[in-house]
Amino acid sequence: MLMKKLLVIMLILFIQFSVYAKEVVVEIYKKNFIPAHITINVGDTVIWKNIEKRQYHNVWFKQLVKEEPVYIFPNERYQRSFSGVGEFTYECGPHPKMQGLVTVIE
Ligand SMILES: [Cu+2]
Repeated sequence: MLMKKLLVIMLILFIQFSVYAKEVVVEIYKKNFIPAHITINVGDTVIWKNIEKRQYHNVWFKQLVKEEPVYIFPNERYQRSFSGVGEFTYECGPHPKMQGLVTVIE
């Protein structure tokens, strides 16, 4: 009986988590992050998809990560979730003029 109750509680928590934690897609095309500014909630995941024909890029949160991340080649993706509120700017390592911003709210 207790196991059953526990399972039900876990299921409810799982459903709630899946409802509230979103995935937001940012496309990388023609050396732009589209959209360049997104606002998400704590716990959400951002997925960057490189939809270029040939060009590789990366997503570098310099305030969070010291080393330059790996390149994302066409048809590849990179994802990151955000566990705290804040304004997180990022850029592309090979193309510093490519810039984006993730605003994380509660
Ligand atoms: Cu780039």
